[in-house]
Amino acid sequence: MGTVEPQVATASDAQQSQEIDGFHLVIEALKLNGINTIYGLPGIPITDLARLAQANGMRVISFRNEVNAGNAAAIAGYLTGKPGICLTVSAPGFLNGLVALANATTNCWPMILISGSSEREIVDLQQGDYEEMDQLAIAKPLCKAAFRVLHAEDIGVGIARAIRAACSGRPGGVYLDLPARLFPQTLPEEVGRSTLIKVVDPAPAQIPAPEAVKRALDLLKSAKKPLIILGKGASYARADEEIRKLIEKTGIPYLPMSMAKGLLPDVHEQSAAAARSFVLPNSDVVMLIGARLNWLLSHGKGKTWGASSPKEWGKQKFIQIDISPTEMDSNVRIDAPVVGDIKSCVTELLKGIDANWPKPPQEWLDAIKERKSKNIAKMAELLSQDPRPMNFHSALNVVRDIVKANPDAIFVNEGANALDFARAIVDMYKPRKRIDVGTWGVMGIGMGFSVAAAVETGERVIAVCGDSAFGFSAQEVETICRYNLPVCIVVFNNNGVYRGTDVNQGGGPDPAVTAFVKDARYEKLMEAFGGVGVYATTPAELRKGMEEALKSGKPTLINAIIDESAGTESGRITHPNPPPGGKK
Ligand code: FYN
Ligand code: ADP
Repeated sequence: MGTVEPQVATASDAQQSQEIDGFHLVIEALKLNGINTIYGLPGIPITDLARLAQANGMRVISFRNEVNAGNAAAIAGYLTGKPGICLTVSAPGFLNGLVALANATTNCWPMILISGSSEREIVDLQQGDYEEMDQLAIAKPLCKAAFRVLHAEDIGVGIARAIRAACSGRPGGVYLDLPARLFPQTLPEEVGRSTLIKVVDPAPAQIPAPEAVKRALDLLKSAKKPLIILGKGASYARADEEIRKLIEKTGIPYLPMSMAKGLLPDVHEQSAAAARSFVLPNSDVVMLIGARLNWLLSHGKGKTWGASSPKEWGKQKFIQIDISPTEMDSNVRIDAPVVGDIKSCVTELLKGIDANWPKPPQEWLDAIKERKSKNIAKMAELLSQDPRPMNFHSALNVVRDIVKANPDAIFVNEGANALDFARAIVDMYKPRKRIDVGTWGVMGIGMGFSVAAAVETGERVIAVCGDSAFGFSAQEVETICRYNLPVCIVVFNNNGVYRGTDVNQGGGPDPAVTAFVKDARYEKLMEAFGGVGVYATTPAELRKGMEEALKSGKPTLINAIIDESAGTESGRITHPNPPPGGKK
């Protein structure tokens, strides 16, 4: 046990009597499993847990709102492959953390939300305890697993089960309920330590069945217009080399989903990202690697896939590599399911791909190349313009250059237009460098993700956020300054949600529901806490601000002023706001 601050009475008491208490058992159980960072917000009843964790050598990052701590833990899970830990108080703090836990589960990221809770007996009889809430019951439907530990001797098992549930199979969020009364419980030191479990192989390899591999290879070989889609499951799987070999050996064009950008460099000649709306409807065999056929892929049917009527659904034949067997056929027929972990699956597939593997027909490759060239030329034209005020393209042209010059930096991206334009304009060069709104398209991940990205990777962080999205987690600018993290936030300020030109349709004195204070000085928020604020109205000012931020590593917020009429309603999202009048 490490040295403990004298003001922590429980700890020193326990030490003197050669006993170990619940606080230390939780900390030791986490550390034993290589978990050394906690994202959280102290308060009753977990303040001493946070203090003692820090005293015992863990990194404890304290936030200003639990939802941001939760988002940090969730993305830490994605970035490291180990469960990210979020620590909260009971009831309201727990509920804030739960938002992020549900989001982690939806995105298949390993995370453990640990919340303190009130007296079980009083909660169960609903007698009105301080922050009374049956947290376990509330968490259960929103995460992969939920556990409560009542006795100090069960802490080791509780944490082991939480780690296994978070990491194994399809990763996800786990809730761990620790009632206040657990922490002061003591056990003889030796007994207590003997109950702790170091989890062996928390995410075991899952080898695909040989016949599934053969079925997939046969189908892929028969394709005339093959396509591979890489999702964030592929990035998470850390099978970078195997995936690169699969793509290069087969010569098949690939489409990266947003967070799979950079798994292979976006400038790779087989990338079909710039021909998205051409390759999806025109492909005949599609191999999905760690990507679900959810709304982001139009459920594998409809206009996007050239299959408007139900008769045409399944026009493409699908091969799907996924660790979750029940993902198969969830939207359209999966002709060749390959169930297993991506690294093992791709390794097995590679065994059947030799130098004689037939390259995709040249006609298909040429057609993609032609569409790509057209789109890239169109994009180059837009990027070359230099309007005043800046628009999304002229500002992102700068960001694109800076990311290219700093390929190790983590790129955080949220917003509507700020997200959609950046996805297409900003190339990524390395795996797991782009983190964004994910499966739910959720706003407010920006600062939580930025903090965790800096803490977990030690790299510079560039966060491009729409002004609306930024507002959800803006209070964490203080956290970024407090921990002196190398985060460069760029707020794309167009005075509102989507854009800043809306007017109150009722004609009253209130602003329109999507409009913000005009010309808000977001950079002063950063200055308030000792960081660097930059007001940028031109690409040159934006470039200078970003270059200096990346060079110095100082917390920086650049308020990039964008034409308030530049944004479109909902961005390019496939689920735009439904318009009034009953029309779709
Ligand atoms: C892509 N493109 C390019 C390039 N990369 N052109 C030139 N150069 C490069 N490098 C083209 C691509 O072919 C598309 O054109 C277009 O740019 C956009 O590409 P993208 O981003 O891949 O595709 P799209 O259609 O914008 O996005 C698909 C989607 C999106 C499913 C990811 O619709 C979506 O729903 N995203 C999630 C958004 C979200 O969560 N928002 C939160 C909103 S919150 P075409 O091929 O011509 O189509 C509140 O509002
Ligand atoms: P995207 O949004 O990028 O399309 P999704 O989140 O929809 O990606 O899909 C990720 C998929 O990857 C999930 O279905 C998940 O089960 C799967 N997955 C995650 N990790 C692994 C892994 N190691 N091996 C196999 N599949 C995985």
